[in-house]
Amino acid sequence: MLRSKVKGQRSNRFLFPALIAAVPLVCAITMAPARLAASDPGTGDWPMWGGTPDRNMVSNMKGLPAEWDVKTKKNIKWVADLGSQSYGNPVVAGGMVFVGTNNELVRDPKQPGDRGVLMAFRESDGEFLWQQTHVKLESGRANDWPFQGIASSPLVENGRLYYVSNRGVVFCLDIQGFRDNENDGPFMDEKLTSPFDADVIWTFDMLEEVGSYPHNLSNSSPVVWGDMLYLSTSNGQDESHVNIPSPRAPAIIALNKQTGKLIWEDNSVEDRILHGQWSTPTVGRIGGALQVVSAQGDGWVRGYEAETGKKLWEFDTNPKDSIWPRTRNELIATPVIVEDRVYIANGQDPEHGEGIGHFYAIDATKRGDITQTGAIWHFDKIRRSISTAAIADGLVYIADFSGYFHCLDAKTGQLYWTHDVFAAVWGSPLVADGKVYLADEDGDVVIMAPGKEKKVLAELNMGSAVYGTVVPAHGTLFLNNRSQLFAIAIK
Ligand SMILES: [Ca+2]
Ligand SMILES: [Ca+2]
Repeated sequence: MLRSKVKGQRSNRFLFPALIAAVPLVCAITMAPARLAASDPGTGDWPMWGGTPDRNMVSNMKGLPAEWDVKTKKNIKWVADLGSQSYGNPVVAGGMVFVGTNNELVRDPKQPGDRGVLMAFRESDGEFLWQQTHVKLESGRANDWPFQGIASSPLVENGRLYYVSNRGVVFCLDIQGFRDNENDGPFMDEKLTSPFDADVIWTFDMLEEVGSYPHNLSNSSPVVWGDMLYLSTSNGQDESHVNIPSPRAPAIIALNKQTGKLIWEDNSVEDRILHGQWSTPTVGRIGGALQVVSAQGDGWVRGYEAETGKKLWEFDTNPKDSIWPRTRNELIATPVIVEDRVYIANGQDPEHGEGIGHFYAIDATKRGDITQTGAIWHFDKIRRSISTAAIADGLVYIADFSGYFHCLDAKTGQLYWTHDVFAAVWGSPLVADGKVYLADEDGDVVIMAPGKEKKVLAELNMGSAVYGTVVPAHGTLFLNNRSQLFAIAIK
């Protein structure tokens, strides 16, 4: 395949960050000699962006494939058709796979035209089960960019699915839809109630309820802890790229997951949003405190007491003398929590092309403005990045939008190796089963050996650009390219 090094911006219109988070999978492992410090609970599902609330995409799952071929179907368990652009990442739970896409594959003639679409497939064979579609916002591309579909990665827990539509509405759905012959409420006003339609339980409209003005697209991937559901609002600039129409809208909200009622909100960013707010929140216990960590539109990362929303700390990821948009960056990647530390890269909307970036390990036990006191280390050889780091066995794996894939020491930030994938990277690495998987915009998945020595195990092409991340569930890998969802397993 003909490939060229990315030197300008790539074709696609913009963003989707949310897609980019990471979490670990951890399976109960029985005989592995070196057990990864993975946080996945080991149930075999991958129920949210990153797999677990700390968003560290490291798994103890075994038996995952190291080779496949989409042309000959070697190790391809099944393929399902999506729309023409798919920026969300799949999640797997309850025997189903859920993924966001657009409506260019019109499955229902009663729901025509440009829409955001959430599709549900059977995990075992890829059969289409049901979908939920949303027409575009009347305000157009300022808030809901044409043909970008749904970019939120859903979260599934106890038979309920949570995601954010292209219209900035948080939805809670019944994963059985109407196949259980029951319309679950309180929401009972579904217009379409066939076995192929979604059963809504409650909704929360972030535009109506908290005044969010999403820049170009709403994309947050929910995270849950106890009864609380945490989301970023995507509030940002208008198309002038000068005005902030809703400077008083929160950057982050917490909802009661049972009722959809607002519990707390925070707007520390105010009118300092550089562009949009497309990062997605993370939850973990840090220094004894349960924290929600949120990367926000002014380039600062903030930690909150999860239950109350009380702000505990904030950290500026840009040098003080940096200037937007040349050297100052926004935050699109998802923060990752590992052992009292937060790891995150900054970067910009892919439409802005390449540039310098920054990656940090932050001590989140500190309080107040911790830009100085909380910086454990800073890696400044990274380019702009929208990728979420994976941290396993004392090593950090992080890719940047220029296509450089780095391995760093988690304690010191020392660089062990860099691999050039020769294409823009929108997705994030997954560490599992003695392999590190990373997909790129050329549609290639590179598989590296984990460790301080650089070793490429394989490079496999998916047939079209990949904006997502390889995720594991029950011994199978799931990955979407622009228009198809693949289940990949050793036959
Ligand atoms: Ca139902
Ligand atoms: Ca309902």
